[in-house]
Formats: sequence, structure tokens, C-alpha cells
Amino acid sequence: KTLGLLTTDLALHAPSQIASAVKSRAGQAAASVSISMLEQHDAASCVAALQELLAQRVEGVLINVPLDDALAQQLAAQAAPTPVLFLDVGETAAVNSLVFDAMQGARLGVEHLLAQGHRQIALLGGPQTSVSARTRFTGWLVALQQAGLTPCASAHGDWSAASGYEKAHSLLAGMQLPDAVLVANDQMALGVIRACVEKGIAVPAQISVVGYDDTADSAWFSPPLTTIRQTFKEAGERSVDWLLSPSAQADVTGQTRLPVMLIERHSTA
Ligand code: IPT
Repeated sequence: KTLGLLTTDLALHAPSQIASAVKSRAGQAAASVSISMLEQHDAASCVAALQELLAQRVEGVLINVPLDDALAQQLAAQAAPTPVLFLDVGETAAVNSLVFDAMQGARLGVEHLLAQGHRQIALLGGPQTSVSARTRFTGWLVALQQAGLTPCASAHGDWSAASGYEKAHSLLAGMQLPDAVLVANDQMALGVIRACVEKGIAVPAQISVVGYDDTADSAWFSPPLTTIRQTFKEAGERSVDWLLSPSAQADVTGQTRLPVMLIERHSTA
């Protein structure tokens, strides 16, 4: 059996860890995985990449690309009757999906900082083209609002450590330093911590930093990163299991939401 994986940039840690889990699980089931990586997420690139995978007669396709509802639905229709499972779509997309609960993750990050007494909280979101980045950002805003707060500053990066570093310089440029920064992924948090070190700002004594992902390196950051864990291995394994199961052939669509958890390390206090 052969499965297809259509993925966003594998230079990013989260998608590469998902791809790794997909490969291993498929291997255990004696299935092979044909991987197609997209540099652009526009409709034409997605349609062409999916077409190439389907031409290889794959028996099911996993799509880990941030997609708005209409494009996700278009791709599912293009692949039919080959089953497709989406890993990065919103809850209103009429497709089969397995996603992490982004609202829960955002809330856990905010609640953790509030419990430590922080009130001046800055936000560093992911790219606004990504549905998950938008949901995390909205989740933070809502959770802050519920506590009667608005963010003292906000910015958006592109998920890379370099963008986290650059945006941190603007977030930390004001007269008054924030108490804390919520960052939409660990790679950007790495850049934020580096910017703090350069500015002589102690993490966590002067600023607490919360990441998002808990990719394999995050426990080795300096200081070890407090972050929201998404279980990428589980997501990869469950996706493969689903595609290889009879449920993938059934005509029902639905979203499975995996819970996330806060991992408290030493970048917050
Ligand atoms: C999401 C990661 O949280 C983020 O760090 C980035 O790598 C992004 O993927 C790339 O698309 S996880 C995704 C399954 C929502």
C-alpha cells in the first residue's frame, strides 16, 4: 500500500516531526509514504501537488498544509473517491480532519501567565495566512479579555526563529517592558529568547516566555521552554491508522480534536 503526504515546509520542526511519525507508522503497517512538499500554499500549487500524488495511485492522502475551508473542500473533492485527512483546517471545513485544540492551547498559555501574576502580556502570533495561527491568536485575545485585559503589544512572525528574533526587537522596543510574551511556536520563542539575551533582559526574571508545540528541542533551550505540547507523534500515528482503516472509506466527514497540554519548564516564573 502507498499513502500520500502533502505537507508544508519540512524545514519547520512541527511538520517534520509529523512527517517522521507518519513514515514510521506506515512502515510498521508495511505501507510506503510518498511525500510532496509545498513551498507555496496557493490553490494552483495545492491542486497540482495533489494531482501528482493521485497519479501515483496512493490509497489515501494526508494533507498537513494550512488551508481555508473552500480550498480544503475543493481538494477533498478532487481526490474523491481516494480518502483524504486534513491536519491543519478550521472546525467549519466540511472535510475529514484531525487537529489539535488551538483554543484550549491558547487558554492554557494565558491562564499560566495570569496565575503567575503577569498582566502586561505581549503576543507574537504566527502568519495570518495560517488558520491555526489565527485561532491561537484569537484564543489568547479572548482569554485575556475574559480576565479584563488587552495585550500590551502584538506582532506576527512567519514561524521561523529569525522572525521571532526580529519581532521581539519591536515588541521590546517600548519604554515599559511587558511582563510576558505568548509566542505561537517554539521556533519563534527561540528567537525571542535570543533577542532578550542581547538586550540584557533576563528570562524569566524580567520577562516570561511561553512557546507552543513542544517540539523535541524545546527542553534544551536556555532556559528550558515552558510551552504548549502538541503530540505530533500521536497525530501522525492516528492519521495513518485512520487512512488504513475502513472508516476512511465511509462517507461521513468530521473533525477529531486532540487535546494539548501546558508543559511548565523554566522560561516562565
Ligand atoms: C503548526 C506548528 O505549531 C507551527 O510551529 C508551524 O510549524 C506550523 O505547524 C507549520 O504549518 S502545527 C499544525 C499541525 C497546526
